[in-house]
Amino acid sequence: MAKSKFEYVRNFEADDTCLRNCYIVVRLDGRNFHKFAEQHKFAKPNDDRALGLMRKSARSVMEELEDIVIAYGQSDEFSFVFKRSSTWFKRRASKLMTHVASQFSSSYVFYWKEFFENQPLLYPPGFDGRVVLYPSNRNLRDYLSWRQADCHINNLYNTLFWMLVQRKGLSTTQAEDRLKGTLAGDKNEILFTEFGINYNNESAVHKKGTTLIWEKRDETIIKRIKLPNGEEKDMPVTRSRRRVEAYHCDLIGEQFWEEHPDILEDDN
Ligand code: DGT
Ligand code: MG
Ligand code: MG
Ligand code: MG
Ligand code: MG
Repeated sequence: MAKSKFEYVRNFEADDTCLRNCYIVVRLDGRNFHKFAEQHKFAKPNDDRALGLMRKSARSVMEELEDIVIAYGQSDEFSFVFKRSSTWFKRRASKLMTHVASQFSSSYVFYWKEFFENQPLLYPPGFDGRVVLYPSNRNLRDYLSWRQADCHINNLYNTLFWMLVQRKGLSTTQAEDRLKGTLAGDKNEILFTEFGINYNNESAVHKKGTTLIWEKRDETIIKRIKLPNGEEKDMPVTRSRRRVEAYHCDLIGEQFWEEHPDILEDDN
């Protein structure tokens, strides 16, 4: 086939193939969500409509794109983990990242009304994306643990911060000063003694974030079946279906990984 003299410009494209055998993580983060949350009157510190919309958009990413084995989200961010052996889009980082970011962003806008019935979307939100490769199961687990630890640290801080502001009437500067230098134990103590709140009893979605994984579930439907004698009969038929399930559980310890041994591939 004849090539045009312009064809050579193709060679200017950079090769961004992700290293083989590595998990490919795409992390998205809402652009300037400090402002977005203010303008759309997000509840403080956690808005369940916003978290529900993030979860729904992440579910759409998992269902529409191939090879994502686990996703983890909190606040305005979501991480998507492609299986190590994925060959989707020849492992090209820019393709994977932009597909995740655009599918997520369009879903966020598409499903907005389902979660924010009385709050119009005032302008189009955006999400940045990055790609990080992890060569071992330990590294990948540590990555997810890092994001979950971040969720915990921020949520403990924010829960107490907004209690001091909303219940005690402190200014935001006074609340910041009050919290300066406090450790996790101190914050738990203040929450308990001054507000009667046992942090352990706070909601799991806020403390632990959201984990999405694929699970097989047996599903029984009633099917009309033709018998040899020509009669028809309603019969239950069970088939196994894969669907995305959401968890708000600990990812740092062993239990989750022992209960879901199919998420990670062997290290060799
Ligand atoms: P960036 O990511 O550098 O473009 O800037 P931001 O402003 O998105 O900063 P980031 O991602 O570090 O922090 C997330 C912001 O989103 C933070 O200011 C709090 C806000 N946000 C996220 N979820 C909620 C929520 O449920 N309620 C409220 N009130 N704010 C939230
Ligand atoms: Mg930031
Ligand atoms: Mg952000
Ligand atoms: Mg963020
Ligand atoms: Mg095309």
